[in-house]
Amino acid sequence: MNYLSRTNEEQQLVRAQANIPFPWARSAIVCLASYHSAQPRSTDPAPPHAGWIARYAWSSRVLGDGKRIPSDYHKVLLKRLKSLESRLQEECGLFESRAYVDTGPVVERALATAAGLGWTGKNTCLIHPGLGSYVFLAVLLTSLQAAPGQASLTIPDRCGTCRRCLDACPTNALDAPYQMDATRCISYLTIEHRDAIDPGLMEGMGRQVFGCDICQDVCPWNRKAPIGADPELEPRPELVNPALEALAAMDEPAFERAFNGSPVRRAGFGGLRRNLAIAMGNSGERRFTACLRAWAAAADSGLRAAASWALEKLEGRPS
Ligand code: B12
Ligand code: SF4
Ligand code: SF4
Repeated sequence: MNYLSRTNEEQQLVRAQANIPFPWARSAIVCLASYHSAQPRSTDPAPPHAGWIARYAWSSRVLGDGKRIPSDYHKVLLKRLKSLESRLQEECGLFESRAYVDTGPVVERALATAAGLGWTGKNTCLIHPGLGSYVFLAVLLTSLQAAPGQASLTIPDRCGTCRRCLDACPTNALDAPYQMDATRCISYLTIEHRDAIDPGLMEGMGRQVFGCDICQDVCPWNRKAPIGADPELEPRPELVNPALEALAAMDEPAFERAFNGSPVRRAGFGGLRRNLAIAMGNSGERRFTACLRAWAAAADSGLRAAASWALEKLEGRPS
């Protein structure tokens, strides 16, 4: 994630202000879409052989012929921002603009907070007072000058004395309220981090094989949140509490069939296997040892290290 600290020729942090990368930017339209669903939470009791894929990555939509296919919020929301952009061009004439969902040099939560969509919680997520934090953010930067508003848009911080997210984070990634050490976050480790994972963090990773929902699943603001009903972001039932052996049985073509068009693809086939090996080690289930022995001899060094660690944990001795 080195791109977060990218500077320009004047040594300015590119992401510090939207008008550094885009000098024409005068306003930002910030949208959010709920992906909350009625399915269980990662913190609810689950069978010992079940892994966890983050809720945001369950998304899918049903085609006209009834077939369900994976969907990815980046594409779903970008398409909607583009149509908003065209409608604004019709209303206001031509202007400069740039639409981003996740990937651009903008700090979306900071813009969402400024736009009055919520507050940044102690778990560092944007929390909407009505919809909770299971929301995606999408930003349209424009050269349009917004009329100065009269009322303050700021939504006050409603975390109060609560610190459930800090207490629940199993890798201590939330090292202080509102502050994250991303290199300890399971979301970073399982999705973005390539190669071997620090063995000191493996036990804390528990059964999370892609992303992590723990600090949001314990948040009281998500208890009250209504279920999202977005037809392009419907959960895929098979990704809720998935059996570790079913995911481990996938070869690369099967992985592509299951996750092409889904956010899970970002972890890569090798990355998902590495994460599965760690979850197997944490499961306490000795039935995984045969699979782990094969993986402990794999060419991929990240998978090898994870499988050796897991075997040692299950068998109580070095493999
Ligand atoms: C890098 C990144 C990550 C990293 C680091 C997360 C982090 N907390 O920074 C990792 C991989 C760990 C991650 C994890 C997740 N992410 Co993420 N991630 C991003 C990304 C691409 C950039 C965030 C960033 O810049 N972080 C680094 C710095 C800037 O953060 P910070 O130091 O905490 O900065 C805060 C303050 O210092 C202040 N600030 C900083 N600069 C400035 C500048 C100004 C002018 C102001 C006023 C304030 C300000 O505001 C910042 C936001 O609170 C954004 C998309 C985007 N382009 O913004 C999505 C995003 C934040 N992620 C998202 C999601 C869904 C997740 C996960 C839930 C996925 C999952 N289930 O596994 C987890 C949540 C983990 C958590 N507890 O936050 C959503 C969050 C939605 C929400 N409700 O907040 C976003 C917005 C993507 C999207 N388009 O919807 N993510
Ligand atoms: S996403 Fe998981 S690992 Fe990351 S801060 Fe939240 S609880 Fe901790
Ligand atoms: S769990 Fe508590 S402290 Fe953490 S974000 Fe939610 S309300 Fe705030």
